[in-house]
This record gives sequence, structure tokens and C-alpha cells, in this order.
Amino acid sequence: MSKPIWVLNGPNLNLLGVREPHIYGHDSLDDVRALCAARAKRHGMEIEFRQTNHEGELIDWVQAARLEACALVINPAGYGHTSVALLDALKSLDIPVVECHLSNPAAREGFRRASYVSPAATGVVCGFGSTSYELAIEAACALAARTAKSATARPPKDA
Ligand code: CA2
Repeated sequence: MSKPIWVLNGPNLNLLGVREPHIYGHDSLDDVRALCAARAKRHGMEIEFRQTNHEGELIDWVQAARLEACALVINPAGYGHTSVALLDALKSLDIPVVECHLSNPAAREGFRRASYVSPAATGVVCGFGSTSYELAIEAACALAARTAKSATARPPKDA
């Protein structure tokens, strides 16, 4: 079995489904976890799904993903707009990184248009509610499969 896809969620996403459903939808974070797991399973993949309200913990998890994940899906929530430290951690990864948002930050307040995560992301999915996560898992599976294939195709170092 290959390494899991890690799905990391930033601050306040534990409130999903409880407040502001007109922006973030009615699904809870547990519902989103189930959608991600089901979508990954279709590709024979597993997920590790986590949420934290703490910047340092999010950064610790990004660092751990370097060795333990085959790809990373991250909804950095508010830290995406503020955290240079998160960007620095993401830049240390050499696995595919998919930035994921429920809403479309570009269609909201001006301060949400800046993302410290996008420069380190392979790609971004946003604006589709919990479907954004399913699409992000699809992308992560495709990218991880491609990475694995090119690793096997590579000749051994001493050939
Ligand atoms: O659309 C997204 O997924 C966001 O990452 C959500 C963040 C926001 O700061 C980003 O601009 C876009 C906010 C997460 C807070 O989630 C809540 C969920 C329910 C109720 C209140 C907050």
C-alpha cells in the first residue's frame, strides 16, 4: 500500500456546517472527511485527515507530510492569507501540493485574494464547497500516480 494523501485543515474549519452555511455550505468537517476518504478509495488510496487552530501545529504536520504522505491537500483557511512560515514549510516538500478552498477567495474581500500558499502549490481548487475537496483528492491521486510512475521509470543510479 502506498503512502496516504494527507488532508490538512487550518483554523476555524472545525466550525464547518455550524456557522456561515451560506458561504461554506452545510457539510460538517466530518462529512468532508468522509467524502475525501470515499473519493481516495476509488483510486485505491487512503487519507490522513486533520484540522488544527494552531499555526505551529499546521507547520509541524506539513513538515511530517514530507516523509509520510504521497501528496498533500491543504485548506490553510485564514493562515493562507497571513503565514510566511506556512509558505516556507510547504516549499520544503517535494510531493504534490493541492491548495483547496470551499469558497472562491477571489470573489470575496480583497484581503482574501493574496495567498501565501499558492506559490508553493502544484495547483488550486476553490469555490465548489465540499466538492472542492473531492476535486482536490482527484488531482492529488493523479499527481501521486504520475510521480510514482516516473520514479519507477527512472533507471537505477549506477546504471
Ligand atoms: O473557503 C475556504 O475554504 C477558506 O479557506 C475558508 C477560510 C477563509 O479564511 C479563507 O479565505 C477561505 C475560513 C475558514 C473558517 O471556516 C468557518 C466555517 C464555518 C463557520 C465559520 C468559519
